[in-house]
Amino acid sequence: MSTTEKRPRLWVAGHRGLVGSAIVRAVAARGDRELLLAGREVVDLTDQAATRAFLLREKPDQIVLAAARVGGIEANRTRPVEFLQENLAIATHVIPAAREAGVTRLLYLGSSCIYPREAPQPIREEALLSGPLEPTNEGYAIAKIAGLKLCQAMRRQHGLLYHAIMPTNLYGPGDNYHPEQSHVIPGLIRRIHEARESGAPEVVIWGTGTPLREFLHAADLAAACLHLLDLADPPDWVNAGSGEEVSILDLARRIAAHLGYRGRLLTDPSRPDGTPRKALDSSRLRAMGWEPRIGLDEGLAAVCREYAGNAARGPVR
Ligand code: GFB
Repeated sequence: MSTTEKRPRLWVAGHRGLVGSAIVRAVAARGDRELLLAGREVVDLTDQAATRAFLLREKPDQIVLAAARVGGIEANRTRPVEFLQENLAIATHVIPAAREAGVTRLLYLGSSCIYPREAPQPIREEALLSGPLEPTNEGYAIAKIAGLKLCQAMRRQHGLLYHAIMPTNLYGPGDNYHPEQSHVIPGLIRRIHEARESGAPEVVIWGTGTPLREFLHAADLAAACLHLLDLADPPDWVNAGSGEEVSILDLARRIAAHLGYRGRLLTDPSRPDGTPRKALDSSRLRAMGWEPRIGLDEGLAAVCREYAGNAARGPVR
């Protein structure tokens, strides 16, 4: 970009979340876009009129739509109404208003749970809508499929470059460490750290410990998002995974090792496992020049250090 060329103004919707904050850091490091940030106190994306007014006023050139109600298996299972309704509202409020406001480029954040529970592994993009979804997160998945399809329809009908990325399970700095509502990595870090601090002889892992999950660091996803935004003709949606799969029990052992916990790890099969496996085939995105850089053990070591440091300064919310 020449020095006289104006930098595109990018609105990162959801900039305080795990994904949004990683994208903000990546954009700031590159310096090739002007950032527009607006938290819930500025615009509530579940309020259609407020969202439209915000976009018509601010008129960003580009949007990364990372704002969402997110949570782990227990949050999804017990609050399907909010997961479906709020995520559907965010997509149907932001995407059409973006068109009205003249936004030329929009990247929508989805999730690997959009694919059928029994999809052939590793899951290719073509598996979308080929079978029933995993029941524990059906509400979230339906909303994310609707968002993806709305982007695709905008592109088809109006010629706008609105497209999507479907990441595998994510982790990274600034995650949500709520004991019941969080995803597995922050949930286990919290429980295992607390067990080490209190000298508890054992920690219980939800489910059988046998499900396989693929984890991607949020910084690698942020790089993938910016990579896609720079492509002239990106696919309507594309998978983003690390290719590094582990069982939940193996994950717990690794976290215990990083935190220096030597107690026993027990499983609790009375709690749901969710989908047995959801490995993404990310060859399409890799063929376009992106690759993940942070290995699982390196990433886990960093988030365990971050959590332990924060906990040493006071109770983690
Ligand atoms: O991360 P997680 O909640 O997401 O759970 P999902 C992954 C696996 O870890 C499940 C097990 O088999 C859980 O039973 N697990 C073990 C735990 N201990 C814990 C714990 O302390 N906390 C949590 N949370 N899990 C989510 C979806 O599914 O994945 C969302 O609900 C979203 O919609 C996200 O798509 C990426 O992989 O099961």
